[in-house]
Amino acid sequence: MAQTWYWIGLVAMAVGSGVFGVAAARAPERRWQILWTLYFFICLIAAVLYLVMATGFGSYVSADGTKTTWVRYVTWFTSTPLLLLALTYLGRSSMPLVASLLGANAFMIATGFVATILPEDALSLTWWAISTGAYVAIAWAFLGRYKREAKAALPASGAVFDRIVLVHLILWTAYPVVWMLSPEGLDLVGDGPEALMFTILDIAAKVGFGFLAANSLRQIEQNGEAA
Ligand code: RET
Repeated sequence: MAQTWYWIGLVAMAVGSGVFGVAAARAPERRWQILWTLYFFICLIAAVLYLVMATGFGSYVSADGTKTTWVRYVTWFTSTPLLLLALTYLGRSSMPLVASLLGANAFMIATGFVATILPEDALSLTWWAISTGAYVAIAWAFLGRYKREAKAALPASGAVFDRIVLVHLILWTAYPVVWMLSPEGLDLVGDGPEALMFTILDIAAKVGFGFLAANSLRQIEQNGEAA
């Protein structure tokens, strides 16, 4: 069952990278080139790694029968910084904020990876909590400083940032929850439902969010605030 979802993920990411790639090549203005190029690479990286998973690689089964799909962390480690760059570009974030978000994000994925590969339950849940601490800091920064800076730079577009931050936080918050439900965490759902949930989240957070980001930029333009 998990395999089917990997193929679906591959197709969605391939279509997404195709659409965003063509849009990037045709974009008349620099701001559109930047945005579409970021989402092109976000989807391209995911497409390649979904191909790895769909063809049965990128994971191992430990002695107790638990399957660990480590290649997900390669995708997340590479694509989440690009997602954050796109958001901070839209919100004209300051360099200190960008640095903090990228740093906390790298910390979150690195410690989440440790949580995933550790065999002992108690230890692995402790690393999950450490990783989630970094995620809470990221969420805090988006609700506070990110919105403040974006609204100071683009005062007519406040609603655009309220919406994009809300959708961003709903999607990203679901990741640690799915992890906790999966065999890596409390083992309440199996590998199949885990693959389904992560695939849907990945498609929404990459392809879906790419369109939301584009829609946000369009609204910023309509508000007369595009640089
Ligand atoms: C893990 C487990 C440990 C605790 C936390 C996690 C958070 C992961 C997140 C991933 C986001 C991925 C995206 C991918 C591509 O679109 C590592 C699952 C907090 C937030 C957005």
